Amino acid sequence: MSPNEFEDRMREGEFFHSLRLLRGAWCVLRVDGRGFSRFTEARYEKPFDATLHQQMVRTASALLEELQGVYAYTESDEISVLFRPDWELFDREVEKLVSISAGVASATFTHVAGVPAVFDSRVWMGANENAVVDYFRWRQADATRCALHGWCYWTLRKEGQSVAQASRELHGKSVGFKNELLFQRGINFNELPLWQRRGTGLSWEQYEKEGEDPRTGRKVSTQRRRLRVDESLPMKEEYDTYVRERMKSPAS
Ligand SMILES: Nc1nc2c(ncn2[C@@H]2O[C@H](COP(=O)(O)OP(=O)(O)O)[C@@H](O)[C@H]2O)c(=O)[nH]1
Ligand SMILES: [Mg+2]
Repeated sequence: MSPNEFEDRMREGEFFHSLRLLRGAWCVLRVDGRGFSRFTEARYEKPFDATLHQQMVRTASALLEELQGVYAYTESDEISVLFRPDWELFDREVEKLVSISAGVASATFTHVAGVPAVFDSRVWMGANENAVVDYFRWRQADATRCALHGWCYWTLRKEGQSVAQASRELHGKSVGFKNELLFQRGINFNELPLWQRRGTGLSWEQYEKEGEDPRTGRKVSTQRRRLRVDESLPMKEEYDTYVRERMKSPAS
Protein backbone atom coordinates (compact mmCIF):
# COMPACT_ATOMS: atom_id res chain seq x y z
CA MET A 1 0.00 0.00 0.00
CA SER A 2 1.37 3.40 -0.97
CA PRO A 3 1.71 6.10 1.69
CA ASN A 4 -1.09 8.04 -0.05
CA GLU A 5 -3.45 5.08 0.00
CA PHE A 6 -2.63 4.50 3.65
CA GLU A 7 -3.30 8.17 4.42
CA ASP A 8 -6.64 8.02 2.57
CA ARG A 9 -7.67 4.83 4.36
CA MET A 10 -6.91 6.30 7.75
CA ARG A 11 -8.80 9.50 6.89
CA GLU A 12 -11.87 7.41 6.09
CA GLY A 13 -12.03 6.69 9.83
CA GLU A 14 -12.66 10.42 10.43
CA PHE A 15 -16.13 9.59 9.32
CA PHE A 16 -18.02 12.65 10.55
CA HIS A 17 -15.45 15.23 9.52
CA SER A 18 -17.19 16.12 6.27
CA LEU A 19 -20.49 16.82 8.01
CA ARG A 20 -21.53 20.46 7.59
CA LEU A 21 -24.45 22.58 8.76
CA LEU A 22 -26.93 23.01 5.94
CA ARG A 23 -26.03 26.04 3.83
CA GLY A 24 -28.56 28.82 4.20
CA ALA A 25 -30.08 27.50 7.44
CA TRP A 26 -30.30 29.45 10.67
CA CYS A 27 -28.30 27.64 13.34
CA VAL A 28 -28.19 27.56 17.09
CA LEU A 29 -25.46 26.00 19.20
CA ARG A 30 -26.73 25.14 22.66
CA VAL A 31 -24.27 24.33 25.41
CA ASP A 32 -25.44 22.79 28.68
CA GLY A 33 -23.57 22.31 31.95
CA ARG A 34 -22.71 18.65 32.53
CA GLY A 35 -24.12 17.24 35.75
CA PHE A 36 -24.95 20.70 37.10
CA SER A 37 -27.55 19.29 39.49
CA ARG A 38 -24.63 17.78 41.43
CA PHE A 39 -22.11 20.48 40.57
CA THR A 40 -24.30 23.27 41.97
CA GLU A 41 -25.42 21.34 45.05
CA ALA A 42 -22.91 22.57 47.62
CA ARG A 43 -21.67 25.63 45.75
CA TYR A 44 -24.67 27.76 44.89
CA GLU A 45 -27.85 29.06 46.43
CA LYS A 46 -31.09 27.29 45.60
CA PRO A 47 -33.15 27.58 43.54
CA PHE A 48 -31.31 30.56 41.99
CA ASP A 49 -27.89 32.00 42.59
CA ALA A 50 -26.94 35.42 41.24
CA THR A 51 -23.24 34.49 41.12
CA LEU A 52 -23.88 31.41 38.99
CA HIS A 53 -26.09 33.55 36.77
CA GLN A 54 -23.30 36.11 36.26
CA GLN A 55 -20.86 33.30 35.47
CA MET A 56 -23.29 32.01 32.81
CA VAL A 57 -23.64 35.53 31.36
CA ARG A 58 -19.85 35.85 31.14
CA THR A 59 -19.72 32.46 29.40
CA ALA A 60 -22.47 33.49 26.97
CA SER A 61 -20.55 36.71 26.16
CA ALA A 62 -17.42 34.72 25.32
CA LEU A 63 -19.38 32.40 23.02
CA LEU A 64 -21.11 35.26 21.23
CA GLU A 65 -17.82 37.08 20.68
CA GLU A 66 -15.62 34.16 19.73
CA LEU A 67 -18.10 32.41 17.45
CA GLN A 68 -19.56 35.54 15.86
CA GLY A 69 -23.17 34.93 16.81
CA VAL A 70 -25.95 37.49 16.58
CA TYR A 71 -27.89 36.65 19.75
CA ALA A 72 -27.38 34.54 22.86
CA TYR A 73 -29.93 33.40 25.42
CA THR A 74 -29.13 31.88 28.77
CA GLU A 75 -31.27 30.23 31.44
CA SER A 76 -30.32 27.77 34.18
CA ASP A 77 -27.12 25.98 33.10
CA GLU A 78 -27.65 26.38 29.35
CA ILE A 79 -26.76 28.93 26.65
CA SER A 80 -28.15 29.11 23.11
CA VAL A 81 -26.21 31.10 20.50
CA LEU A 82 -27.85 32.06 17.20
CA PHE A 83 -25.98 32.23 13.87
CA ARG A 84 -27.13 33.75 10.62
CA PRO A 85 -27.73 31.67 7.47
CA ASP A 86 -24.60 33.21 5.87
CA TRP A 87 -22.37 32.36 8.86
CA GLU A 88 -19.25 30.63 7.52
CA LEU A 89 -17.09 30.00 10.59
CA PHE A 90 -14.98 26.82 10.14
CA ASP A 91 -16.77 26.33 6.85
CA ARG A 92 -19.78 25.23 8.96
CA GLU A 93 -18.07 21.96 9.99
CA VAL A 94 -20.27 20.33 12.64
CA GLU A 95 -17.49 18.62 14.61
CA LYS A 96 -15.50 21.85 14.86
CA LEU A 97 -18.46 23.99 15.89
CA VAL A 98 -19.80 21.57 18.45
CA SER A 99 -16.43 20.83 20.03
CA ILE A 100 -15.17 24.40 20.03
CA SER A 101 -18.38 25.83 21.49
CA ALA A 102 -18.26 23.24 24.28
CA GLY A 103 -14.56 24.05 24.75
CA VAL A 104 -15.07 27.82 24.90
CA ALA A 105 -17.95 27.41 27.37
CA SER A 106 -16.03 24.97 29.61
CA ALA A 107 -12.84 27.08 29.59
CA THR A 108 -14.61 30.39 30.21
CA PHE A 109 -16.87 29.11 32.97
CA THR A 110 -13.96 27.32 34.66
CA HIS A 111 -11.83 30.48 34.47
CA VAL A 112 -14.59 32.72 35.85
CA ALA A 113 -15.85 30.33 38.55
CA GLY A 114 -12.43 29.02 39.56
CA VAL A 115 -13.60 25.37 39.59
CA PRO A 116 -13.52 22.89 36.71
CA ALA A 117 -16.86 22.61 34.94
CA VAL A 118 -17.75 20.89 31.68
CA PHE A 119 -20.34 21.75 29.03
CA ASP A 120 -21.73 19.64 26.21
CA SER A 121 -22.94 21.16 22.97
CA ARG A 122 -25.46 20.41 20.24
CA VAL A 123 -26.69 21.94 17.02
CA TRP A 124 -30.20 23.04 16.13
CA MET A 125 -31.08 24.12 12.58
CA GLY A 126 -34.09 26.10 11.40
CA ALA A 127 -35.31 26.67 7.85
CA ASN A 128 -36.66 30.20 8.39
CA GLU A 129 -37.14 33.07 10.82
CA ASN A 130 -40.39 31.69 12.24
CA ALA A 131 -38.58 28.52 13.26
CA VAL A 132 -35.94 30.61 15.06
CA VAL A 133 -38.64 32.53 16.94
CA ASP A 134 -40.23 29.21 17.94
CA TYR A 135 -36.86 27.96 19.15
CA PHE A 136 -36.32 30.88 21.50
CA ARG A 137 -39.95 30.81 22.65
CA TRP A 138 -39.41 27.14 23.46
CA ARG A 139 -36.32 27.82 25.59
CA GLN A 140 -38.00 30.76 27.33
CA ALA A 141 -41.05 28.63 28.18
CA ASP A 142 -38.64 26.04 29.59
CA ALA A 143 -37.04 28.74 31.77
CA THR A 144 -40.41 29.81 33.17
CA ARG A 145 -41.57 26.25 33.83
CA CYS A 146 -38.30 25.29 35.54
CA ALA A 147 -38.23 28.48 37.61
CA LEU A 148 -41.73 27.84 38.99
CA HIS A 149 -40.94 24.19 39.67
CA GLY A 150 -37.55 25.00 41.19
CA TRP A 151 -38.98 27.61 43.55
CA CYS A 152 -41.70 25.18 44.71
CA TYR A 153 -39.31 22.27 45.06
CA TRP A 154 -36.71 24.15 47.10
CA THR A 155 -39.35 25.87 49.23
CA LEU A 156 -40.66 22.44 50.25
CA ARG A 157 -37.16 21.04 50.76
CA LYS A 158 -36.22 23.98 52.98
CA GLU A 159 -39.34 23.24 55.04
CA GLY A 160 -37.82 19.84 55.75
CA GLN A 161 -39.40 17.65 53.06
CA SER A 162 -37.27 14.88 51.55
CA VAL A 163 -36.45 14.64 47.83
CA ALA A 164 -39.19 12.02 47.41
CA GLN A 165 -41.81 13.97 49.39
CA ALA A 166 -41.24 17.26 47.56
CA SER A 167 -41.18 15.50 44.18
CA ARG A 168 -44.38 13.62 44.97
CA GLU A 169 -46.18 16.77 46.13
CA LEU A 170 -45.37 18.57 42.88
CA HIS A 171 -45.76 15.67 40.45
CA GLY A 172 -48.33 16.44 37.73
CA LYS A 173 -49.47 19.63 39.45
CA SER A 174 -50.75 22.63 37.48
CA VAL A 175 -49.18 26.06 37.15
CA GLY A 176 -52.01 27.45 39.28
CA PHE A 177 -51.32 24.97 42.08
CA LYS A 178 -47.62 25.86 42.11
CA ASN A 179 -48.27 29.60 42.12
CA GLU A 180 -50.68 29.13 45.02
CA LEU A 181 -48.21 26.96 46.95
CA LEU A 182 -45.68 29.80 46.80
CA PHE A 183 -48.26 32.51 47.45
CA GLN A 184 -49.36 30.82 50.68
CA ARG A 185 -45.78 31.12 51.85
CA GLY A 186 -45.49 34.81 51.01
CA ILE A 187 -43.76 34.36 47.64
CA ASN A 188 -45.34 36.02 44.62
CA PHE A 189 -43.84 34.21 41.63
CA ASN A 190 -44.64 37.15 39.33
CA GLU A 191 -42.51 39.45 41.44
CA LEU A 192 -39.36 37.32 41.36
CA PRO A 193 -36.46 38.71 39.28
CA LEU A 194 -37.15 38.58 35.54
CA TRP A 195 -33.86 36.85 34.75
CA GLN A 196 -35.04 33.88 36.81
CA ARG A 197 -38.47 33.68 35.16
CA ARG A 198 -37.62 34.60 31.57
CA GLY A 199 -33.88 34.08 31.12
CA THR A 200 -31.34 36.60 29.85
CA GLY A 201 -30.55 37.81 26.33
CA LEU A 202 -27.26 39.10 24.96
CA SER A 203 -26.98 41.02 21.71
CA TRP A 204 -24.88 43.60 19.92
CA GLU A 205 -25.50 47.33 20.08
CA GLN A 206 -23.88 50.10 18.07
CA TYR A 207 -22.44 53.14 19.80
CA GLU A 208 -20.39 56.21 18.87
CA LYS A 209 -16.90 56.31 20.29
CA GLU A 210 -15.39 59.78 20.65
CA GLY A 211 -11.66 59.97 20.04
CA GLU A 212 -8.94 62.26 18.79
CA ASP A 213 -7.11 62.04 15.50
CA PRO A 214 -3.43 61.86 16.63
CA ARG A 215 -2.23 63.72 13.52
CA THR A 216 -4.63 66.64 13.50
CA GLY A 217 -5.72 66.68 17.13
CA ARG A 218 -9.28 66.97 15.89
CA LYS A 219 -12.17 65.18 17.59
CA VAL A 220 -13.46 62.18 15.64
CA SER A 221 -16.23 59.74 16.34
CA THR A 222 -16.27 56.14 15.15
CA GLN A 223 -19.01 53.51 15.13
CA ARG A 224 -18.25 50.63 17.48
CA ARG A 225 -20.30 47.79 18.81
CA ARG A 226 -20.55 46.27 22.23
CA LEU A 227 -22.46 43.52 23.96
CA ARG A 228 -25.67 44.41 25.69
CA VAL A 229 -26.98 42.13 28.44
CA ASP A 230 -30.75 42.23 28.80
CA GLU A 231 -31.99 41.04 32.19
CA SER A 232 -35.59 42.08 31.58
CA LEU A 233 -36.70 40.25 28.46
CA PRO A 234 -40.27 40.55 27.23
CA MET A 235 -42.29 37.36 26.86
CA LYS A 236 -44.72 35.72 24.41
CA GLU A 237 -45.55 37.82 21.30
CA GLU A 238 -43.36 40.69 22.46
CA TYR A 239 -40.46 38.30 22.70
CA ASP A 240 -41.17 37.22 19.08
CA THR A 241 -40.64 40.81 17.96
CA TYR A 242 -37.56 41.11 20.16
CA VAL A 243 -35.97 37.99 18.63
CA ARG A 244 -36.81 39.14 15.08
CA GLU A 245 -35.00 42.42 15.74
CA ARG A 246 -31.93 40.52 16.91
CA MET A 247 -32.01 38.43 13.71
CA LYS A 248 -31.60 41.63 11.69
CA SER A 249 -28.40 42.58 13.50
CA PRO A 250 -25.45 42.44 11.07
CA ALA A 251 -22.95 39.61 11.30
CA SER A 252 -19.66 40.59 12.92
N1 LIG B 1 -28.28 25.81 43.10
C1 LIG B 1 -28.53 26.19 41.86
N2 LIG B 1 -28.62 25.23 40.89
C2 LIG B 1 -28.88 25.62 39.64
C3 LIG B 1 -29.06 26.98 39.26
N3 LIG B 1 -29.30 27.03 37.94
C4 LIG B 1 -29.27 25.76 37.49
N4 LIG B 1 -29.03 24.91 38.51
C5 LIG B 1 -28.96 23.44 38.47
O1 LIG B 1 -28.65 23.02 37.17
C6 LIG B 1 -29.53 21.97 36.76
C7 LIG B 1 -29.67 22.06 35.26
O2 LIG B 1 -30.50 21.08 34.76
P1 LIG B 1 -29.99 19.91 33.82
O3 LIG B 1 -29.05 20.45 32.78
O4 LIG B 1 -31.20 19.19 33.34
O5 LIG B 1 -29.22 18.98 34.85
P2 LIG B 1 -27.78 18.27 34.73
O6 LIG B 1 -27.94 17.19 33.70
O7 LIG B 1 -27.49 17.76 36.11
O8 LIG B 1 -26.82 19.34 34.31
C8 LIG B 1 -30.81 22.23 37.55
O9 LIG B 1 -31.50 21.06 37.78
C9 LIG B 1 -30.29 22.80 38.84
O10 LIG B 1 -30.03 21.76 39.74
C10 LIG B 1 -28.95 27.98 40.31
O11 LIG B 1 -29.07 29.19 40.09
N5 LIG B 1 -28.68 27.52 41.58
MG1 LIG C 1 -27.04 20.49 32.59
